[in-house]
Amino acid sequence: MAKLFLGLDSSTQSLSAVVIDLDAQTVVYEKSLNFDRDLPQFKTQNGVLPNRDPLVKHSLPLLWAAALDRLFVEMKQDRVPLGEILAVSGSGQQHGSVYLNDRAKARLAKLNPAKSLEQNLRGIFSRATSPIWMDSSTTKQCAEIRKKLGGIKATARATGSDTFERFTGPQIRKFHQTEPQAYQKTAHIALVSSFMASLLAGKIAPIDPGDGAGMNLMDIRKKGWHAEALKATAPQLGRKLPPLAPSGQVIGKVSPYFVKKYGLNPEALATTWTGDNPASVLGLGLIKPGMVAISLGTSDTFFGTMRQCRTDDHGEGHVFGSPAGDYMTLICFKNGSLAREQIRERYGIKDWKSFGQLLAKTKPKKGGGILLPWFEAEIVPRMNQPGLHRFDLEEDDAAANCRAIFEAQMMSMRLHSQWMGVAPDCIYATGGASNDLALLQVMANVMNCPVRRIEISKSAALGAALQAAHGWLVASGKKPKWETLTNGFTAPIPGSEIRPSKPAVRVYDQLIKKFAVCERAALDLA
Ligand code: XUL
Repeated sequence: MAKLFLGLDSSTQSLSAVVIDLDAQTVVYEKSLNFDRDLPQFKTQNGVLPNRDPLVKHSLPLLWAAALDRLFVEMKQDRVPLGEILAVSGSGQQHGSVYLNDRAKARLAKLNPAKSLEQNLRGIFSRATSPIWMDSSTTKQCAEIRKKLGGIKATARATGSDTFERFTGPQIRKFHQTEPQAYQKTAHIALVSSFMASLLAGKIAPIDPGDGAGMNLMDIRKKGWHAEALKATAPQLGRKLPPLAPSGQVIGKVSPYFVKKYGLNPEALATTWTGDNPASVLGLGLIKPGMVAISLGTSDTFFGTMRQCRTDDHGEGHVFGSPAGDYMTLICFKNGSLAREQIRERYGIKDWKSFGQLLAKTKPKKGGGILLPWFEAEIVPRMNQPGLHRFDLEEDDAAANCRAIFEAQMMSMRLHSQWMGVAPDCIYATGGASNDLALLQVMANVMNCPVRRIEISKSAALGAALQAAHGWLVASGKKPKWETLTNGFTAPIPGSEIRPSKPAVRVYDQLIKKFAVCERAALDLA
């Protein structure tokens, strides 16, 4: 019988499923639900609830739960052999938090298959909405926690990152300060990943070191809760957090809810989930240290595997636990695909193909125009005043603006990733925009490094499916090797390598100096 594993990815805008056949080393099923389109009753825009304050970004845990039901309905309709799946794992958008009251545990243990998850879960939240990674409203709390932990360097060395607005610790502190009674009624705090794992397992699930590192609450070296960080954040926090456990570790059998309602095998295992970026490390096969990927998604991220834990003393980058056991580095840029989309719409460009064609009509230019596309408050560099800044760039020149936005995104990555001290011999490109060759040529030229495309549109969900397989093999007494597991699934597209062009590299080696000056000037203006 085929060995099937299910990986789910609960991201900002969608919930995706990937089913793999481990022995055949193939993906046998993929599906994505889009929150805005497929669950319009929750009224999200790009997966986020509208809010008058541009710094506040929340979503709804009930939406994520409803999406899980809906995805299982679709899998059943699509005749996915749910009864043959051996284990389920998953990944979630990082940092987002879910607040549960003291009814949650009992309710999760007795999910009623005659009702929907949404109906089952009503009344178990001590906070109806969840702050997510796009939220930038906790600058004050970041400063308070950072101060108590001894400054940027000390905070990064203790928890893997300086305090960041989207990180869960500062978000929890804000909740405790602004809604003390609701905080007090909170019995359990979950991440998006551990909340979704709790639904599948029918019990409060542990948090893994991949996602746990995105909270400013975990000791990055010991991979346990950091007592001082907990104290600096909010009272009685230790009691509200679940234990930490390795990514993909078996929690137990899947909840009978999914067995009775959708025909999952009663023996199928539910495992600990992880964050979407750590899962992508697996899904892209970035197992060896020094392997680097750029993911062009809602956020653009630059990440890779690292054997020894080395943190960024300047506090811009992060170190997370890797589900493969080592560490991963990550830098997250908030103005990713939505910023590119804004430019595309602003110039009335009908699709991404035309965007790429327009960009390809222009050439990298010495002393060329610079665009800082901070449509939203930016994470790196830290910038809380959204705004567009143009230097030597005509606003009505559509082609030049298409080039300038992507050049800026890539130059920013190059500039702000220097602390990692990694000179990759190749960058793996993934995410929606990685299909666009014109964009990838700019990437190769700015980074002065060949770029390979990996044809995995759902790298996080694939990583989650591999994590389910790993957890199942370990629980069966085996000692699986990550490299062997990922190899068959993650080969780059043959002939897809894009090499940097020497003259363009020379231009960008100069232009990046101008970019750094412009970025400084724009930051000083704010
Ligand atoms: C990473 C981050 C984002 C989210 C997107 O630190 O905030 O990449 O994980 O889902």
